[in-house]
This record gives sequence, C-alpha cells and structure tokens, in this order.
Amino acid sequence: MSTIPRILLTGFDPFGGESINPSWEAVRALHGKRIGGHRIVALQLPTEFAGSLRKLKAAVRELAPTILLGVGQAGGRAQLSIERVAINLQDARIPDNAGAQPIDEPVIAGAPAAYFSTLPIKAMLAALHAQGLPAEISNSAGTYVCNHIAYAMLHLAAMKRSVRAGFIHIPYLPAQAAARRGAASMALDDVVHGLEVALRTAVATPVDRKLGGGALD
Ligand code: PCA
Repeated sequence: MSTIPRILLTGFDPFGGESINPSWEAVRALHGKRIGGHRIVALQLPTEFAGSLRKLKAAVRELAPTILLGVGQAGGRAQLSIERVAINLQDARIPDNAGAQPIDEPVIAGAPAAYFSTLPIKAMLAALHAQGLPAEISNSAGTYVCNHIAYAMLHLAAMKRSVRAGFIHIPYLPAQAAARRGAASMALDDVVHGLEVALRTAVATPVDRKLGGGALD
C-alpha cells in the first residue's frame, strides 16, 4: 500500500424509499483522486446505525486516514451544509435500512454529549463561496444515521490527534427533486466540485479562520 496520506470520504446507500443517494454518487466520483498530496478513498456506508459504524471502524483500521469526511443526503436543504457539531444521540424518525429505530440512545455510551468538527469549517465555507457554490454552516446534523457517523468520526478524531474529521450534508439531486414540488436540489457536478474544494481547503488549512457563519435561529 502506498504511503501517501489518505482521506477517507464516505457516502451512504439510498434510504427512505429513494433509489439513489447523492452522497454516494458524489463521493465515488472522487475515489482515487489526489488532493494536496493526499489520496482520496471513497467508501459507501449502509444507512444503518450499527452497520455503518462497523464498516467505518474497519476502514479506519485498514487505511489509517488522516482526514475523515462524511457526506450524506439532507433532502430539503438548499445548499452544501457544512456541519459544525455532532451529538451523542440516536433518535430515528424512520427505521434504518436494517429495520432498527433507536430512540434516545447514545451513539457511544459514556462518551461526551457532543463534538465540534475538527475541519476548518469557516475556511471551507469561504472557499466554496469563492467558487460560486451555495454553502452554509449547519449547527445540527440531525439525530439519524448521518449524525451517528459524524459523531463516530469525531470521536475517533478525539482519540487520535493526528486525525481530523467533519461532515457535509448535501441537497437532493435534480432528478429526486423533480418528484417533489418546490424541493431544492443541486447538480451532481456542483456537489463533486464543492467536495473537492472543501477537501483541498481542509488539507491546506490546519487552523480554521475566524469568519462569521453563525445563525440567529
Ligand atoms: N442521510 C441520512 C442518513 C443517510 C443519508 O444520506 C441522514 O441525514 O441522517
């Protein structure tokens, strides 16, 4: 195996009655690409609480990545949504793809209530805007499988200081939004470009910039 530092970039399989998940479509387009001296490894995770965690842990053990970036579909959101925080909670509104529906259970028992992203979220936001891509900081990754994986990635990063981690939610693809009146969407090429810009910025920015990106609600 090469000694180039690795970025583990994860997407999810379709869930909730969809036949496609834009997160996997986007991350797989970046598999094998080199960014700032790092190699991207794309990994599909099942939209399952237990299964996703098992697969993530095995990949981290095998690849020893220095950056973990999780990507997931957030149907209804209009922009690339850079998550600031993940919480130690599972509260599933719908069953996962294995039929599990945990209510008010921790992701990792005994671990902290929340972790902040350790990727430079403000620098990433500025870089996306500079490329003309719609992006925002989000202060909640929800309480479903995406938050679960975001929390697990940040827990791993907290255990190992050489690892940085974060999560980005993305809108529906146009074809998904076409079936829903008024739903926002983003073209796959823009999402792929945005993820590449975000990762390039993450690699190049060890300490985040102090830029406004807060919310009043
Ligand atoms: N989105 C879901 C789980 C898988 C995905 O792509 C979420 O936001 O939790």
